[in-house]
Amino acid sequence: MNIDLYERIWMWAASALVVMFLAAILVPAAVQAIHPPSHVETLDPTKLAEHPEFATGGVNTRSDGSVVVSVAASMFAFTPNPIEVPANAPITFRITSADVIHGFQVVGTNANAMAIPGYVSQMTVTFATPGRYIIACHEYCGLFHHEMVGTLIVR
Ligand SMILES: [Cu+2]
Repeated sequence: MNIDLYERIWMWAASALVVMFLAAILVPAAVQAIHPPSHVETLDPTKLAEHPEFATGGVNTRSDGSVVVSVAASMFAFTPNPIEVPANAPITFRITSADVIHGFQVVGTNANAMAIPGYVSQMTVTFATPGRYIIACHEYCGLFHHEMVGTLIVR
């Protein structure tokens, strides 16, 4: 079969791109264990009200100055709300859902995770700029999804 030289060059270039893109996904996943911030820890979403961490939710400061925020999302609110955290400190969000899949996005930052019933999503973010941030549910979760908004206060 005769393939034109330019056609052959483009075929190799396209193949090289595919290999590069796959490597960009697979190498960090295998070498650095980078993965989406969920499906690591499980819990029973029907017993969230009795869960020692998520029943009350809240902001806990560790002795090293880092902060852990436990958030339970449910139709159509985040608990706790508002969330108050310090600036320039590593904030670890631990997020779960009591009912359906919700989203947890701190608008204007790179803090973004899914709130999935039965799983704990965890991410660590540092906010450099004090202010009020909107927490938006970015996953359609029901009739009042558009009203599912929280507030993050960085002081
Ligand atoms: Cu929603």
